[in-house]
Amino acid sequence: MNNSCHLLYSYRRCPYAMRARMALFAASIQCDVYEIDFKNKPANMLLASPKGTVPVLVMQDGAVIDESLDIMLWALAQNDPQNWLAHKAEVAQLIQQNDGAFKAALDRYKYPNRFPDEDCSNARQDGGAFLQELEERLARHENIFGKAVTMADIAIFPFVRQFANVDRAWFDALKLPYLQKWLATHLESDLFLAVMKKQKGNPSPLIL
Ligand SMILES: N[C@@H](CCC(=O)N[C@@H](CS)C(=O)NCC(=O)O)C(=O)O
Repeated sequence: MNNSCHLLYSYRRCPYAMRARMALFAASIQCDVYEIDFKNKPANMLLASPKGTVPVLVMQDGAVIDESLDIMLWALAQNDPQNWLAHKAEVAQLIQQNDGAFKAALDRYKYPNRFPDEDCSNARQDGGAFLQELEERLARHENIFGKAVTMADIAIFPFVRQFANVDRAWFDALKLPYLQKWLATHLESDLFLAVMKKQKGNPSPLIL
């Protein structure tokens, strides 16, 4: 562990934590990643951010950022070599749709038992409407806002990944070829593979 760098409390398979790790990695920000156990959250993490969600970035000077999008924006404000901050206003709007209605549909589709008072039978279809919107954009260009990757792609694909994985055969049979290709490309990217690597220690450096 490098004692002089930032510390990110994270969970490998959390889509919010994934997007934060990808932005920190892309911005080449040295930080250690602490993989948390949800059943035994570290006291220091809860001290820094009592709401208890990951990701939480605790900076060298003690400042705390505990929302994934704020971590991304902070990292990219330091260094944005691939111009992920392009189309900022429209990107923010689409991410809002993802984090709002699409995430709500995803949770109801994936974990209907968590919503005993709701009828979740339309959740997959509700989520599908957002997938269709992405498909229309991706039919025009490789990434959501053009040929180049923006923060929208990075912030959204971890959630589409989760939605796809609930029932992979169903997802693969959809007539959404551009979305399927986009998802596969991001899942195979060096960036994603780097931030998904299983850690050897805890914490361990994000960038070796
Ligand atoms: N709005 C937050 C949401 C983060 C979030 O909900 N993370 C989940 C894991 S994917 C979490 O930590 N949940 C707390 C828990 O399950 O105890 C962000 O963007 O960082």
